Amino acid sequence: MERTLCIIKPDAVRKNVIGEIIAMLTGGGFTVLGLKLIQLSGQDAERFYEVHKERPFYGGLVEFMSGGPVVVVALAKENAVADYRKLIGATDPAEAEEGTVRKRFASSKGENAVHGSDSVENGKNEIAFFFAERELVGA
Ligand code: 3AN
Repeated sequence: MERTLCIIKPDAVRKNVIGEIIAMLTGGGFTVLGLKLIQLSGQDAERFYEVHKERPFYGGLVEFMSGGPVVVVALAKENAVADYRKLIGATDPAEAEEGTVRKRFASSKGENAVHGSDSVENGKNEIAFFFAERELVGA
């Protein structure tokens, strides 16, 4: 089984749509291996988004991601990384397809409701960033 990480971002937590998003994930055939509600520190967010350090939106992204609680969800499914990205839709909600998480719940490119891993390798590493292996159930 392939793994991928979902982060329900502070905008979606504030909108009270944690349940709706998790229902979309399980409805899409994903198994939840681990799940928690956490508050990222600025340093946590800086480390998690280190690959985007040089991008102009990095500072705003770090501030946004550490500006309120998030829900991290470790997911498993065959073809998890690609199928999850299909389910969440494009980074910019204006370009996201009907019925995707971001079309339903994202407000902008920055406040776009959920994070998605962009490769199988990153899926593994991002899950390990938030979860110890013993916190993952049924894996
Ligand atoms: P995705 O989350 O769809 O993989 P990436 O990897 O291009 O998108 O960007 C990572 C995160 O950086 C996005 N989820 C988004 O929150 C933020 N981001 C990307 N592009 C912009 C932008 N032009 N302005 C503000 N934030 C952005």
